[in-house]
Amino acid sequence: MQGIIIKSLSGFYYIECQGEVYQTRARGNFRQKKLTPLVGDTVIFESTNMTDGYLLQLLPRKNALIRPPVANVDLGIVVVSAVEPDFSSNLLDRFLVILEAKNIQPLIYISKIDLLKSREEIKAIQRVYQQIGYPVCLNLEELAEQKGYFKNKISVFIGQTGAGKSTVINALDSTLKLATGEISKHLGRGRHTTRHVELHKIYDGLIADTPGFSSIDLREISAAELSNLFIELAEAGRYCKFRACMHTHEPECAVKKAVAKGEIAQFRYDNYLQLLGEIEQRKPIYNKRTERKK
Ligand SMILES: Nc1nc2c(ncn2[C@@H]2O[C@H](COP(=O)(O)OP(=O)(O)OP(=O)(O)O)[C@@H](O)[C@H]2O)c(=O)[nH]1
Ligand SMILES: [Mg+2]
Ligand SMILES: [Zn+2]
Repeated sequence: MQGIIIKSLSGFYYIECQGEVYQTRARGNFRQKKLTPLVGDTVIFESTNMTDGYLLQLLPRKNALIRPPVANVDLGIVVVSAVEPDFSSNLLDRFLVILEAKNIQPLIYISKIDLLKSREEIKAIQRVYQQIGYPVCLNLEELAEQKGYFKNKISVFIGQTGAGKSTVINALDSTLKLATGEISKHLGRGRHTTRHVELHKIYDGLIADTPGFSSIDLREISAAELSNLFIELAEAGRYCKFRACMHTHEPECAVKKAVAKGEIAQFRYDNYLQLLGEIEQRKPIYNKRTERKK
């Protein structure tokens, strides 16, 4: 049989197949290949009843995120809060870079705007990202308007802990009742409310709630690749004098010109420079290996 892993918990893989969910354990040669089955994986499994099946084979993936661990993601909804914690374009851009690198279509959801005194600033931010080409929703109604995006896709909600991912998903499907911030405090658990990735059937697609995280791993991204992941920089960069222009110190840089003219938002360019600095400063991984050989 063939199905999709919708949950992985305590050594069990829960596989959805034609409306039923089968509980299985892994028993395949992907273990030798050091492949870990992920939520979102399409798999071959066998099962004579609902609780004692075997996961036998992973079918090829189109992509996989490491944090959160999900495979075959089509759409990534980045949830960032306007307040509590305060809006950070830097954090948002890190998430966008990760999604662009994996060829995952981004959608931005800014939560908690009901707590803002004035919405002017957040509206200006919305316009910047919309102009780049990203849909930006400031409330549930606007998200519901994007319903069509979810159809027949695997979608993943990502974002900092406490941003409101589980709250939004609960609002999309009132039968879910996922735990959210306040409930977890009540039970005296840790800082993260959501502890595992799980796919839910919503809007004719599969939607994953994921645990929040605050540090974002850019290890897989090279400096040369980064400018392509800020998509409006990549667009303007086609007209730079040098083909390998990094848009920092080079003469006749079309990106810097576009920033000066206000065609590219200064904060996006600043975030680009900051991430570039971080990537350039990290030690190449191969250095460690050569050192060990000596
Ligand atoms: N006022 C307001 N509060 C919100 C909104 N969205 C979420 N919250 C609150 O923010 C807190 C955290 O929400 P969660 O949905 O648990 O956040 P999360 O992103 O799922 O967090 P983790 O599971 O830890 O990653 C809860 O107390 C929510 O009630 C919003 O739009 N407005
Ligand atoms: Mg949550
Ligand atoms: Zn340039």
